[in-house]
Amino acid sequence: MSVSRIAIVAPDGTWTYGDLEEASRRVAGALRGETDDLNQARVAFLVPPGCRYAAVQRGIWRAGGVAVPLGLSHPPAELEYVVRDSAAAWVVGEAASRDVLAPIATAAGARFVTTDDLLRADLTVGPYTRERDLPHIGPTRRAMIVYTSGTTARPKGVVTTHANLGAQIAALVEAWGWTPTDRLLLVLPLHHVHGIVNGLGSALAVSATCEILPAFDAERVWERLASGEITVFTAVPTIYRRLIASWDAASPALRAARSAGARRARLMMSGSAALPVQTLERWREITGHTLLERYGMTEIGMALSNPLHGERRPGFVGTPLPGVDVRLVDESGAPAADGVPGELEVRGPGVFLEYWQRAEETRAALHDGWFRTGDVAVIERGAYRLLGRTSVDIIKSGGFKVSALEIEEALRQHPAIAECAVVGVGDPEWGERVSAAVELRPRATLTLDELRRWAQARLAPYKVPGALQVVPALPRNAMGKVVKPEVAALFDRSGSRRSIAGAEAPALQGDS
Ligand code: MCA
Ligand code: AMP
Repeated sequence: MSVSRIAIVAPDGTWTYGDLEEASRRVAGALRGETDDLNQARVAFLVPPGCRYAAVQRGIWRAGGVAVPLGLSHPPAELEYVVRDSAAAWVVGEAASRDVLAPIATAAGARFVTTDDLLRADLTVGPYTRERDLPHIGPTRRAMIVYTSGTTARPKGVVTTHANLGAQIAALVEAWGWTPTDRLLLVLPLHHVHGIVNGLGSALAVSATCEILPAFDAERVWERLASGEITVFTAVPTIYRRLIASWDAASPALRAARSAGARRARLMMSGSAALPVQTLERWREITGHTLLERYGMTEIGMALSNPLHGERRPGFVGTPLPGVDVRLVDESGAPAADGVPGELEVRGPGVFLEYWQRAEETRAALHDGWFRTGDVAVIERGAYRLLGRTSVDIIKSGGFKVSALEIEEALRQHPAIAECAVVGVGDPEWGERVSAAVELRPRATLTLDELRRWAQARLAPYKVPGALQVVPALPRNAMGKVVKPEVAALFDRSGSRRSIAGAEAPALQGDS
């Protein structure tokens, strides 16, 4: 790798690979301090996507620590949960977030340090950290904890080792043909795997250039695609929908320039949620690209992908990536018969190590090396098609996974709410919209605006309900259990089920 190659172009600067190497070495030296090795101590960090994010992430790794990325949009309550749950030793943040992060760090028994302090540490206090002073990092060590919502009330920390991350990235480099001449346009948040592994991690692994926007902005993305300089783009369906709307609203001359520039990219991908066939088709009309849809999960990285070369089938997520074993099993855990839907299980070197300090959940999710994804799929003419999930309590909104149980637990704290049920309701913009049905306490009232304002202080923005129904009584079965499909029907008067990739989803196990 040439140290003079451009690694990152971002709002906080343009750095070469040499710059990144030096900055991450300084971060490592400062975090390590007097100790030889952080020995897998957790370092939580809240740094906007950019050069400094990459320096902190890599600096944590080089010092022997475990990187715990925090969500930029998260309110203090969510940040504190992650800092506490991961038992972080350090919290790293920009000086501007000191007022939020320093008290959280103190309350959790961690030390707060600014990115500025880490980056200038060697320059001002020395001694200069040399490569040979840094610890050797073996592949089986823990590297990262990404928090993911699931079927437990609070998010779980997904622990991946250096070997896991290496395997996840190697599979993508091989399957998607990453090369040093690539230039990725990255617009995704960097507290989730899509941005961290498929985006930044893959680009840096091959010494390509990663161009980072501060946040998703349709006009700005089109400007960069129109330049014809971008070779790889990856996003969630909601983003493609917004880009299509922006293209439709542009003048004929601008449309032509945008389409011509985008055609020069070599690869455009979609994932994290089902890509509606109409979105795929419209994007093809506009840019000439048939989006490469793939399937993955925080616990495994990517598992299935449509081909780089060859037919990309709309509504399908393709075949297993290199080194990844995938199978479908029935409710008893036995392999499903040919052509019969089953739960997807995934095995391979990219599969995570454990849920952080949750031995029971880890045992329940992993058996004989196979990870139970909770997603239901079928194989048709040699490719996988996703049908839905085994749990109604997992919702995907704009590519973010959210747990109905977590939101219900938070909403039950609201003084006006006696009982509630949260469901995902099919939505053209978000894929699914977080929707809450509530029974109120006597004489209480509640509007959606009031509920959103209240919830915004407690939950990440994508977990805040976007729809509210106040009901005298939630629909329950004879056992008194809330019947979630009936709750969903309160929002979707047609009563139709959530659809995946434009098709009606069949009934799923546990869907009541
Ligand atoms: C923002 N809002 C949302 C969401 N995002 N509400 C529901 N769902 C969301 N996903 C809220 C905002 O807080 C705001 O609320 C209102 O919606 C409109 O905000 P806007 O500015 O228009 O949205 P945005 O900030 O531009 O965000 C839209 C987005 C974003 C760019 C699509 O949601 C996003 O970056 N999604 C990508 C998520 C992702 O990377 N997932 C990968 C997970 P208010 O109006 O009240 O202020 S990893 C994964 O899934 C696996 C491994 C995989 O397979 O990839
Ligand atoms: P997360 O837990 O945030 O990593 O999200 C992983 C989940 O996103 C998977 O379990 C799937 O339910 C969903 N997902 C990822 N890619 C796709 C896709 N291409 N189509 C449908 N769902 C997807």
